Amino acid sequence: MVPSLSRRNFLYLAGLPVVFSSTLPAGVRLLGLSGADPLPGKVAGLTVLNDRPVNAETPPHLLNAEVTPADHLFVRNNGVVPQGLPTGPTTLPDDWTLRIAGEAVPEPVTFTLAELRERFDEHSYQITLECGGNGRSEFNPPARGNQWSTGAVGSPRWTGVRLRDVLEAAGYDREKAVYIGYYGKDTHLSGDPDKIPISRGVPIEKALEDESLIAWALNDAPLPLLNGYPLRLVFGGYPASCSGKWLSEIVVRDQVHDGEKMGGQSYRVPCEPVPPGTTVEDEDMCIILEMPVKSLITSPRTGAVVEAADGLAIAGHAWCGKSAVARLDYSIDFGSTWRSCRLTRPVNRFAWQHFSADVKFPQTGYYEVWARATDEDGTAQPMVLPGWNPRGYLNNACHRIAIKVV
Ligand SMILES: Nc1nc2c(c(=O)[nH]1)N[C@H]1C(S)=C(S)[C@@H](COP(=O)(O)O)O[C@H]1N2
Ligand SMILES: [Mo]
Repeated sequence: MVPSLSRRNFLYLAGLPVVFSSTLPAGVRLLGLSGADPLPGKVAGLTVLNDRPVNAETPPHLLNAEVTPADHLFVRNNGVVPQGLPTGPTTLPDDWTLRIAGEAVPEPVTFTLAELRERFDEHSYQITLECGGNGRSEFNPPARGNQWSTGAVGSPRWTGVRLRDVLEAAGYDREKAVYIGYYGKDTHLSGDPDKIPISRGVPIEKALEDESLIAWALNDAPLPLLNGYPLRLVFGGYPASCSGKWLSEIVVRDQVHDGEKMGGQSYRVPCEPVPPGTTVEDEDMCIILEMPVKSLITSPRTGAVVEAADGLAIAGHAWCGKSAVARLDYSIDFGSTWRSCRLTRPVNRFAWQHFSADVKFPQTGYYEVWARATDEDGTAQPMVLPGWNPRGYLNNACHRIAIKVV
């Protein structure tokens, strides 16, 4: 029997034990207390999935801004947030250190945050971060892990130095380098100091891209604590799990990085598609690289009531890990016909793009508006759930909202 989602995932909710969780009927989802007790540095409207580790997603209508505000950005933690760091608005700790080591670095080198800022050119990019497990809640059979709906994504503006410049200053060996891995200051949930929550990374080619940053600012202010204050990696287009928070060390590896959550079933999908429910051996799983094309309708929120004569202005964002989004279409007849939306160009690579359209409805009644993005290679979002995989990654099915036309 498949255990109930509610019982597996909500034993703790917003810091509280769910007292009668053992009697919660299978299939009944807890309503949650979103809004009652906001996370530090976050608005009240985020949906808190659990608090140990802290995980919270952003409802679509709170992602409507072109640049995601810091207090709206989702939080995905695998361990315990480092203790002793400020939770409120603050300045940067000049003496925070970042060590560069690994097989492809001749000697480990350590930079303070102040040195990083002095020695290297500063760059800012708007970069979309999306958790590889965003949309997991829709998979059937269900996949273990946070039951993200649509909101483990956001696109703020990040400022920092290029990882490439720092690796070059450390004298890394381009011939030897295969992968980079990160280590952060968060600690393992078990409290065991010898265990680390997560240590992932990216292929060296990705690490060397212009937009691959070691960032200390989000929308021109220090990072929120929950999003990695004071220093983190930011890689556009890859699962956000590559973008290490509370960054303290980068290793330049002479092999694919084998840190925590690089192997086994974590952040990996079957190399070949499998029927739903299949058990896949670790050696048949491949690391997720670029994220697929996707979009989100951020206005209006689902359930809006509109007058038939007025029509409806819809808006949202679209993004793709491989290239830019080439077109955005919407349907009000469950995908049987599509019309095109206006779509902006990205402000830079890996920034999300914005779409809008004025929708007319032929008569009163219930409708759904579906949005479908197509990337520059001609690949479109699927209308139904894409390839099932054991851990429920990469759900880029079309987003839809319900509309009542009166
Ligand atoms: N040190 C550290 N870095 C981390 C994580 C973590 O738990 N610890 N979580 C990763 C995952 S799985 C995701 S999706 C993103 C989430 O970034 P955010 O919390 O800033 O939205 O951070 C990544 N970097
Ligand atoms: Mo993630």
